Amino acid sequence: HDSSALFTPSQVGLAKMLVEMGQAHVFRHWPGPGVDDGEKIAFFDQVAKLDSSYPGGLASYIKNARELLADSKAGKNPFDGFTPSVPTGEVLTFGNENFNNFEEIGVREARKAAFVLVAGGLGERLGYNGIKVALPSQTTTGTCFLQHYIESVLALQEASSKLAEDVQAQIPFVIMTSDDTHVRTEQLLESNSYFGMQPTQVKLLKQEKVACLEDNDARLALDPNNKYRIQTKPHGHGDVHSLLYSSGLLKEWQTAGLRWVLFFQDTNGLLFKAIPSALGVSSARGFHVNSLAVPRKAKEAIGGITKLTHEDGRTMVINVEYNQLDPLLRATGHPDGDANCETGFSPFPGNINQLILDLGPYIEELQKTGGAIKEFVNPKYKDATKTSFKSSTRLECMMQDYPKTLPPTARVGFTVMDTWLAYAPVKNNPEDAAKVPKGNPYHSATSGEMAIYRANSLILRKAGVQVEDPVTEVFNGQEVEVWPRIVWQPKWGLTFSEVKRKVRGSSSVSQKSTLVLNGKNIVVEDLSLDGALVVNARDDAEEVKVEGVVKNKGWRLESVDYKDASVPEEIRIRGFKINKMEQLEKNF
Ligand code: UGB
Repeated sequence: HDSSALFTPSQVGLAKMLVEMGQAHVFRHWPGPGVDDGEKIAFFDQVAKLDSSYPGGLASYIKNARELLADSKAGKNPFDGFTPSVPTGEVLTFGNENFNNFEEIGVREARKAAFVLVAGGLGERLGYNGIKVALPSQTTTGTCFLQHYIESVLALQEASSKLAEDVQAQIPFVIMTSDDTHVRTEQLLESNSYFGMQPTQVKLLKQEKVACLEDNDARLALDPNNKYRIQTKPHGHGDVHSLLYSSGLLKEWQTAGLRWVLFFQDTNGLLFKAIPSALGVSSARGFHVNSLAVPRKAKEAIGGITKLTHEDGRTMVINVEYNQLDPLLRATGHPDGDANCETGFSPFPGNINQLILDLGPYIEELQKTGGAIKEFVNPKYKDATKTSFKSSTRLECMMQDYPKTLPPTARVGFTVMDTWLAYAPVKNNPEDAAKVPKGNPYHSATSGEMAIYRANSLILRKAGVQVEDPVTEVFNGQEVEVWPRIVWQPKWGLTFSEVKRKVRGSSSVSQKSTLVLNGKNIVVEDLSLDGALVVNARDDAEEVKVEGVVKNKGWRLESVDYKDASVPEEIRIRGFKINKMEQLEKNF
């Protein structure tokens, strides 16, 4: 009862809603008027924010939570009635005619695309203190993930506009941040002049956390350190859909004639090698939803793309998260659960969480749902009675669950790529990576960097360069292939046909070599490299030919221990540093 008239009518409304939703306990400890008034108002500010940032408001959140918590307590299987099977999709092989055709279509379409990076996660598994997009994707040039992503979008933008003989497009670039990453992402962009992108092209959308729940009745949990605050936790990357919808950006893009929205994650240095062809597949096949996938090792911590067929005949092609695939298979007549088949891989393609959505059907769907995504809850119960939790829980959602609400007529497909070309995330800290079962990918800073060198080496090989075989080395307890450290800017070679155009004659690169191509008009022709060569060419430089014999001591990888605190964290999580002994550097 607000006799002091301290609160506004909307705050009183929120209080009533909380009481009606069985949350009176949040006020029980409140002293009478005149005590802690500032804290009480701050409490309502927080409640208002929680209310406005969830589709349907806080009351819906509590209602949904009660249902999901009851299902969880009853041990209800979210896949009840569904049988999993292996779906069929488009399988691409790098560099063949089919792949090259899709790449060309994709580049043409790119000027009608918008890119959305979900980067609200802190990466607890990696244990890195900074934001993940600021990490170097590789340490030969030190280019961070965000710079690499932006340069890739800019390169696509230019190539696409040129191919379509159109005015230079400006591809929109959205970054979803959270309270954990927002300020640092903004600072990274501002202190680097947006890595060459127009500041107006970049939009940051911040996701809010959701309220924590302390029991099966979905009673809101108060912050243990502040009884005037509701405890909150992240809701998951699925928030990206409601944020995009409520921002009005989707409508804006539609009016501007855009056709595609591409979603991607914070630390995959290979991704943009797969984007042109995958976008080509979306366009050629008319996919409303296209998920990128790679062959998956059983038990690997990536979801499996699965066809689910319900007893009533409904089917859908959807990601089944890695922790759910094994129990689902066991419950449906596969006693070995999530196991490799004769190919040495799981029969279910691995979801790399890169989605390409057709904007028109996407908007239509969001108009119905407001961007709400099917949620789940994962409480850690104290004991088998499932009556109390070890710590508070909350609802979560994933962006790849978007197709779950789509009608059966929706065209949902997927595209499988070679892993070496498309997927090398940086998620695991050195200790956990070293414990990954042999043969499964480490998903560490070490493997993420090595994968970039391998992919570039294999692409150059395919283009006709003799690239020497890798050697095996161990860094931070992980056995990795070390290929020559070949790095180029996206504008040098975004697609395979572009790389082929810029590689002529007969060239060779030895294993100990480093080759850095900064610039777009660089041609590698009859080069024999055994050492380090760095070529910097301005965009207005005429064609720069890199040729002849280059031999020097080069740049060497030297082991460092991840526990050695004298080495910067972004270096020691890799287990090596680069000793730049000798190089030839040329500027044009
Ligand atoms: N993210 C957010 O932006 N907000 C959040 O609240 C949470 C995350 P993780 P995980 O392809 O590699 C996903 O933590 O658990 C961002 C897929 O669900 O790396 O490994 C975050 O910043 C799984 O199916 O996700 O699992 C990051 O960019 C599998 O495909 C992204 O969301 C796997 O990724 C992913 O966050 C994969």
